[in-house]
Amino acid sequence: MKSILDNHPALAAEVARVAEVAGYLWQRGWAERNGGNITVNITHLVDPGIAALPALAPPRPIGATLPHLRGTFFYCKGTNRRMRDLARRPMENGSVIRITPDCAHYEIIADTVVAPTSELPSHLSVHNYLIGKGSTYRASLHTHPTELVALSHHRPFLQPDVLTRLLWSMIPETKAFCPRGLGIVPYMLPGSVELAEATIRAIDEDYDVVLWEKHGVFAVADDIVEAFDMVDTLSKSAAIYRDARAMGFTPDGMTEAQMNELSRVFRLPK
Ligand code: 2HA
Ligand code: ZN
Repeated sequence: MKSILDNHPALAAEVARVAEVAGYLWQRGWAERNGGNITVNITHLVDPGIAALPALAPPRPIGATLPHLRGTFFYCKGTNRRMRDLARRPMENGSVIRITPDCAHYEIIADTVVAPTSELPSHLSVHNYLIGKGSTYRASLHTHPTELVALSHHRPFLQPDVLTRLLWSMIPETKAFCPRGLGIVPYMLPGSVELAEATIRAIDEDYDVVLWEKHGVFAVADDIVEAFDMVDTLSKSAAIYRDARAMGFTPDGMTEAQMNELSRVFRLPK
């Protein structure tokens, strides 16, 4: 079948990165069935040929009006599609959408009519926020990392930055590569506008990764590989914590002095 990727190598490379990450999500056990979503702002890769592509189906409502999305294009995982399938066939399990001029609808323009992710309101609201802020971030990732979701089932861990400090202290890399920590969003209905708004508030507090209580994480970054790497790094810390507890002790964690030294030497923001 003909694909938009055939004559757009830069877009093909971007979609290949999404497919690579989708494979990691499945291998990690973070993407059972259709779990998780990925959207990537691809507007910078759109040439006049792509911009002129006809809509494959009538416009559909986003569920919100998002003024900064005027003229933007996204690659989105399809709703009800599996990450493990997207890894092998990204254009059969995801699609390219264009936001309509009213900024309240989208149209699918390639390759086929694969309806985008159920978390589209969250994803597009976050992209709208990022563009409005002048951020360079173009990728957003929602996934179900087992250890991090498990930690969210313990009320004391849902207080601000309790998990940030715990996870940072498990291994130096976590603060170095996830220097803004882990934001917390209390449980809300998946796919709801409320969840989208709470996620944006947390990102606005300067978190790149947000834990959705008893559900998963939402991460934003320049590209999808970086978003994955932050979640992977936090999950590594969570696994160290779990393994220490399973070995029968509570891990000491790096000391305050060791954390401060790390921040100073690596010039970390917090
Ligand atoms: O798309 O993970 O939260 C499946 C989900 C919804
Ligand atoms: Zn989910």
